[in-house]
Amino acid sequence: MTASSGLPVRVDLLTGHFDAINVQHKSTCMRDLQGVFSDDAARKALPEDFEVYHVEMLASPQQEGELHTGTTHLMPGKVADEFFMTRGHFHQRREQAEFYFGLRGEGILLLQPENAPAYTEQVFAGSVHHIPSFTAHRLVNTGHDVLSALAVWPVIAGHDYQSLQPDGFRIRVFDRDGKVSLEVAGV
Ligand code: PAN
Ligand code: ZN
Repeated sequence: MTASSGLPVRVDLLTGHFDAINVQHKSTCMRDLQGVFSDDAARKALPEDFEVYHVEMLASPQQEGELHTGTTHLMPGKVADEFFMTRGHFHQRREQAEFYFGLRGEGILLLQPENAPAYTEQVFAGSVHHIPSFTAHRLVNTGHDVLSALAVWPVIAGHDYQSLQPDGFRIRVFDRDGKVSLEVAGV
């Protein structure tokens, strides 16, 4: 693979870090995750500038037909008993799919189709995940180390964070006495 600059790009498949010029970084901190965890008072009690996850992305041409490539690094930890997770989203263009590749750590990918029950997939080094069209997706870190996953998705997909409100994902993931517990939200 070559960057648009023509320089070679390398990805460390043990970490997902890119060795390239023009790598963009987006950080998501505790303060950005209002309303995401079931116990928002517990979230507010944690340091607001704690970085829960960050995404590093290669520069992609912003035109139809092109693809984004990015790695998400999700820290281990919990808000009360609920494992750290990404905000999660549908694609603005609902028909656009995505691939995730687990690189390190242990976690769960929550998948929430628009008109079907939510389901989950285990994420681990070497796991491969097809996120179908019309399906919201969220990573959850259930392990003790950083969870990193490489993703590839169309630049036209866009992110829709609003449509999951107010109900959110219908599965939540908790630590119950040291065991990972998948629980149906709102029950
Ligand atoms: C990923 C996500 C990344 C961060 O690159 O954007 O894991 O999650 P949120 O966007 O939900 O905060 C992806 O799915 N892109 O489409
Ligand atoms: Zn996505």
